[in-house]
Amino acid sequence: MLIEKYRIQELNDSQLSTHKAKLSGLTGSIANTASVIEKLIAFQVAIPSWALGAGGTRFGRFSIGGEPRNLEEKIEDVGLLQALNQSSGAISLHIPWDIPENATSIKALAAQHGLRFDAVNSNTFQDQKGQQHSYKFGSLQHVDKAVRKQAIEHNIEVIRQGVALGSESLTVWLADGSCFPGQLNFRKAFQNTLESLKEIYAALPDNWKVFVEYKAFEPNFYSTTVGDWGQSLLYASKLGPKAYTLVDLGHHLPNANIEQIVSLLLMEGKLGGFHFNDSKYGDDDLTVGSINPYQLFLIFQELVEGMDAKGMNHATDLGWMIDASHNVKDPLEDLLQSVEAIQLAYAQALLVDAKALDQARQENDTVKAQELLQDAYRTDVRPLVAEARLRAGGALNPIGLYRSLKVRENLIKERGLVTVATGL
Ligand code: PSV
Ligand code: MN
Ligand code: MN
Repeated sequence: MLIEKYRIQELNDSQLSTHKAKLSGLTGSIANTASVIEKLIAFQVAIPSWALGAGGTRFGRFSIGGEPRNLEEKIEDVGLLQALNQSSGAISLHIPWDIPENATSIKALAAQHGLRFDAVNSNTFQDQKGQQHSYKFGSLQHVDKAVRKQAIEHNIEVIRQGVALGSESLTVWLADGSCFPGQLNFRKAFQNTLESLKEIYAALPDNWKVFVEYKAFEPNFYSTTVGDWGQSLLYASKLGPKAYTLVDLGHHLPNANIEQIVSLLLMEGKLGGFHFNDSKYGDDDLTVGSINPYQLFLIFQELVEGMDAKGMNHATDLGWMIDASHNVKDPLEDLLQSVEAIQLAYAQALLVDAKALDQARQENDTVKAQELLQDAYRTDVRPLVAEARLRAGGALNPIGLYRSLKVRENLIKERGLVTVATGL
């Protein structure tokens, strides 16, 4: 299914006067709206290929129908999101859940939808059919060199596939760790992992980055070999300038101060990018901004401040990706909500008066500092985000248009009611 431009235009036209009225309220009171809108237009968030089907828990998965059955259809789905919001211009693949058999035609299809390939993800947390060695006791950390070699080769193959698609980064998330005290030697597990990562690092093309994603627990419940940002930063520092830490918002122990982690990684030049999602308990992978939007804003406030201090390009210097999927929503609507939540937090962060904040801090004026942040956070920036979409050729109200065009119903007609996308 394709969304034709005139359908977007029609709905936009019918909502235009209400939108403009809301927007002029904001432009009257905020000085930098023009630059906020420009920055929003440039800012693109990559969609994970594994979030396009209805997610699941270990207890069950409830298909909603019309889900993509192959990589081509996944690209088409991201193309639908991009047509609606003009802010989802990239897709992140997970290999071998995605098998780009013919890279040239896959690349061409993505280009037709205005999409590029963001980080490619390797998978050594599941055994694949026909695989010689099992990852039951880890992959890059494994005590057996042959298992490590197999996992290294898989990562190098993922880089090769990514190169063919025009991707420029590899995300490595390892389930490696242990479930019980005594099961492994922490130092040996770290050293093995580091040696393995060095071999993968050596296979990176010059313009590539590797993102080392950390996660506190799950599926291992006693130790995780890349368990927190400290461990990830150690690996990234020992590997070299092409290695960075990737922050998945759901991968921390409860109440972790993620914004502080982000700030320091950025200061060290070792923040690579994000997997955005939200959570109440653990790695819940809920819609971005659905539980704790203030935390998301605080993270963006650190990002804007830290990136500006270093003269970084907000849109291109970090990897912006979503990693969310669950059981009860239409995944495409869910992703539209996630992208919008990210844009809202970003826009609010762009409203913070950095100079005044700096001064309040200098004067130890805690109340003023909090007021400055919360003034920005409590500003309803939805008209700014909608205006950015409008100017970029997207829909003023993406979910409204998605529903009025009956996109899901059409996808079910095309693909059938019983569809199972590959992935978790
Ligand atoms: C692991 O929980 C993770 O966050 C990693 O990014 C994986 O690649 C992804 O989820 C897959 O579901
Ligand atoms: Mn992740
Ligand atoms: Mn996760």
